[in-house]
Amino acid sequence: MTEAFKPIVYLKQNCPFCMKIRLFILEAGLGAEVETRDFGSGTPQEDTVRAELKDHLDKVSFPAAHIQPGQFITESDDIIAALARKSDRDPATMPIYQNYVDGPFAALMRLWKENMDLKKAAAAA
Ligand SMILES: N[C@@H](CCC(=O)N[C@@H](CS)C(=O)NCC(=O)O)C(=O)O
Repeated sequence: MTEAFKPIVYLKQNCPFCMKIRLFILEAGLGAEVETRDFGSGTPQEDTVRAELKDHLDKVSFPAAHIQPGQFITESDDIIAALARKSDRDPATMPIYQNYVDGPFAALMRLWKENMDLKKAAAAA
C-alpha cells in the first residue's frame, strides 16, 4: 500500500469477525499501513466509534472500515478482500489466518447456527 490515505479499521474486542481482520493485518505485516480503532463493548470508546460511523453506514456493525477516502464498508470478508487487493496480498496463502477461518471461526459459526436452530425448535414446541 503506497498511497497517502491510510485505511482505518474499527474492531470490537473479542468479536470473532474482527479477529479475522486482526490476524490478516498481522500476518500480512500491514500494522503500519492500516490504522486500527480498537474498543471494548459498552465502553465510551464504543460510543465514539459508533458516532464516527453512523452517518457513513446504513447499519453500523463490526468490523467496519474506512477503506478509501469517503468510502466505508462492513462485512469482514469484504474488508479483507479490499485490504488484500490494496496491498497485493493473498489471504489464501496465509496459514495463521486460514487456520483461524477454517478452524475456530468455522466451529463457532456452526455452534451459533446449531444454537439458533435449537432455540427455534424449543420456541415452536
Ligand atoms: N457478517 C458480518 C457479521 C458481523 C457481526 O455480526 N458483528 C457483530 C459483532 S461480533 C456486530 O456488529 N453486532 C452488532 C453491533 O455490535 O452493533 C461480518 O462478517 O462482518
